[in-house]
Amino acid sequence: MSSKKYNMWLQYQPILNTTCKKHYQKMLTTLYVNGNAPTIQSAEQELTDAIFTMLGQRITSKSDMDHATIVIGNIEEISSLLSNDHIARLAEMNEEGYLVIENQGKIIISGNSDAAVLYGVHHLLRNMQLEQDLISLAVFEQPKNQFRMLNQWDNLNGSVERGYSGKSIFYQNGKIVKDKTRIKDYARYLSSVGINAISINNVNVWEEESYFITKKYLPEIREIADIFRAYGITLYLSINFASPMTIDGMSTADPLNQSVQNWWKDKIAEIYHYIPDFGGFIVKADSENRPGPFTYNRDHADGANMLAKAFEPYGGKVIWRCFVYNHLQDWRDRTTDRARAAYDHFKPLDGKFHENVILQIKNGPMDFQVREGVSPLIGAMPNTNQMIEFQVAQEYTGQQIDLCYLLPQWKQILQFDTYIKGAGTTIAEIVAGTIHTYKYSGIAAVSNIGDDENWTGNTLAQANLYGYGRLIWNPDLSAEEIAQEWIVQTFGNKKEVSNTLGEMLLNSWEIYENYTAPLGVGWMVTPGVHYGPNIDGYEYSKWGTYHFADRDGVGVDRTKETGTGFTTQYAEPNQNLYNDVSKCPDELLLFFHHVPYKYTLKNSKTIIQHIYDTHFKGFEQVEDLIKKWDSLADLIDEERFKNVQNRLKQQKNNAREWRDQINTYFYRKSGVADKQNRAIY
Ligand code: GCW
Repeated sequence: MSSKKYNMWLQYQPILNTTCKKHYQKMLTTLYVNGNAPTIQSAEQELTDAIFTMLGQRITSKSDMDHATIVIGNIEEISSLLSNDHIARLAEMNEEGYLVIENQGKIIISGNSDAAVLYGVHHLLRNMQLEQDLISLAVFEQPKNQFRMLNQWDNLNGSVERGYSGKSIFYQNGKIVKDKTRIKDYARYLSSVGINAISINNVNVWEEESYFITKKYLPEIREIADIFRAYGITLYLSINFASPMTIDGMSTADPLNQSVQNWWKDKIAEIYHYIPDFGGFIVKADSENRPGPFTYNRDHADGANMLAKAFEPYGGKVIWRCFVYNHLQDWRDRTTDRARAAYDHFKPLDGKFHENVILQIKNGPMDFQVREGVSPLIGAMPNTNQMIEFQVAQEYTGQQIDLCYLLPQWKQILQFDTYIKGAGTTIAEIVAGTIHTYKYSGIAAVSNIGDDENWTGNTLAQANLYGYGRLIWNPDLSAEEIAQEWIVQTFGNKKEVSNTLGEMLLNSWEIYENYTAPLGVGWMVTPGVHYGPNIDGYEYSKWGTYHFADRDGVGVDRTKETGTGFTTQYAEPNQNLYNDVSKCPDELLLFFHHVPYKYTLKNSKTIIQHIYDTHFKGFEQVEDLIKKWDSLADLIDEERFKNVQNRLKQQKNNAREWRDQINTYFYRKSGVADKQNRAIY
């Protein structure tokens, strides 16, 4: 399969700018490759194919580097082409660091590992797609984060939990797919943005998927691991904590039970027999009905450490999710606060986890809402490896129907200063492991792809996948820079497209927020599917996701004096900032406080008027998105144009429904009229 929509940002379209093309054609004629590891082979293949489609010329292989115009490979052999300074700078970088140097017309790409060479090749190809000059190129790059991971929530029956782009590319009708071409292509795309780890099955591990760690499935999973390995990506599996019972009928899965421990030891040995560089497990335990150590009165450290110990001889990791909360809450009970749960469960366990355990913490204390505070657990455990979890899949942010470019949100989270070790203790630094010197740390995210020909349902949702990889490699890139890179590579170098689409992407998160749940309160979505408005849909449910709107006001009191005390989980001055209603930032006001409708925001509007204004505005902004997109009709191929146009139409219906239901709901509750007298039903 190869079409514009399929090729995402690796279009490698013929270069149109003639000066640029001539310059490239002259420079990129002959190639010398040093090394034959699978990743180096992938790099060579990528380079040769891309140059052919971009420049219309086949690059020829040279067996000696002096006569090649491009030299790629391991540093040892090609070091004679580099200066001492180049070599020293490369040596200072981490294992995935690379250099791309132009020296007297020759391009040299090398790195501290085979995967690094592949990243270097992608750097060059990105520059070419962006039509940049290659003369006197001197790039030294290394990733800021050690773990750059994606989690697939794919099930063996071919469905994808929270998938909005068709079915799984990994599984079909209860089997692993035979034709793995698509998996290979996915690996290519991921490596082009520096992803280096992937878990390939849903964290909710159902009955049959429990057997992935047995010989029934391991031979085929090995094939998938081989594919990813060739792109520098390590394979992980999600496991069922109760596997000894499910798979082998044991009577217990108690982590302190000797025979359970032995069972896991043997199991892990067996996995490494198939996949010698297997990454490890990702574990959702004692969370939303999944089994875990609580059943045996053990804690999460007991559970994680049992597995970690069995992994030690092989260098495997246990990625333990912290999405642990009471999902059987009674809405009448105001003392239980889901936002508190992760911190309350895990903070007391700091220092108890083995060094090959990494805690994976969702970015917010609730669940991937359009807006919520940053999880106070991140950084709060100096002696425990941590990584943050984002959701590229747009579960609560428009489900890849509505446009929602998530980079501005992730940027904001990464830039958040926790003050845990004084000013400058940002989330970005914490997860990069520079604050608490974690052994392992980084960033993971739920993927947004499926078997739709364009991978992501909405073509524009490709930008979130691309941007996720780019941002976690280099958190200093701006959301705008990333958007521009993606646009040019995806749709070609056309000013009008860059300007218009850039603006559409960058405003889309704010637009989505404008017409959905206001001021950080979250949810108000249709239960189960999580798309479209249902304001009280979760209000009397067991999930702990309430807004508490009554005739006087709305919002969740999480203060220490009168509320749940969640604010105390933050370090000062954040604690005070959020706890004090007069200081709390507008956009999070209803996340932290219950306030009257006539309460005045910092933007000088009352809550109720703000709700009306943003909801009318959000809808109008969607109409404007449609106009903007339509103005690009002649500049974008019909298939991709229609795909987005169609999604935007659906978005408009959605925004209209949200606008009217929210406005009507709050008008009926409060009895306060809109100052501008617009239509409220
Ligand atoms: O937000 C919830 C989703 C579930 C998901 C869970 C999790 C995989 O609605 O579908 O289950 O989060 O992160 O474990």
